[in-house]
Amino acid sequence: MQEPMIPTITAFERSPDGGRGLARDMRVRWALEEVGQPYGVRLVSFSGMKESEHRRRDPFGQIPTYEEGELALFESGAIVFHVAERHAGLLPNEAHARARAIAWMFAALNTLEPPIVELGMAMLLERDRPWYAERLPVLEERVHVRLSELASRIGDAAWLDGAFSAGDLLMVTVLRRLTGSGQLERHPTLSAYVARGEARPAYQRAFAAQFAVFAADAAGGE
Ligand code: GTB
Repeated sequence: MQEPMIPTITAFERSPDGGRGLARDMRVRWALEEVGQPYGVRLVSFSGMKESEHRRRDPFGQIPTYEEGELALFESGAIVFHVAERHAGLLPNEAHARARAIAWMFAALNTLEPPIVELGMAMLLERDRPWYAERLPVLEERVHVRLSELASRIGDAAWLDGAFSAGDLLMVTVLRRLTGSGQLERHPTLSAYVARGEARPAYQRAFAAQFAVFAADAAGGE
């Protein structure tokens, strides 16, 4: 009998998020946990990411990547989509519902993530700039508008469109990037939505796995 193929993903050897699960390997880990697919992890340093061996996996020298036999993938959205297509549980079977779930995956990555990342980067890197005080409210307002629209659509529903899907998985991980910004708290519907995602057993396992990397590194550094 053929051995099942265990994929290997890459993650930060030392994540700047301090174990908060904000880096993009978290969404891949979560997807793999949701479908019950075991996986291995190759930890990569910041310098290792820029070396040619890793750039063969990801031309942009980033994490996460995914390797499964002859297949090497980069881009977290593509990896989650690949996992969702090959296993039951993350995309509905009915054609229209499946297409809508995929639309939510794109919405998370193309409509929500850009303004959220832009705000996060500004808060991280631009605080000392003379124009920061003027720029911050502009970036906050862009995020606020998108969050308001998303909250209106979710309303009283548990998930974006019926059952939990890869669209929800990506959306929750994208919204978690707002941790510490105070933005999510302005939208109780979305705070509750994120909390529902974080309460899923598969999320908990993925979070624990990435946290263990941080904890082992912290213990080694003592
Ligand atoms: N579009 C790509 C994808 O979706 O996979 C983007 C991948 C990406 O941004 N990877 C980041 C990376 O490798 C890690 S996740 N950065 C290193 C580099 O570019 O040299 C982004 C991230 C990093 C840190 C935090 N944090 O500390 O909170 C959160 C998110």
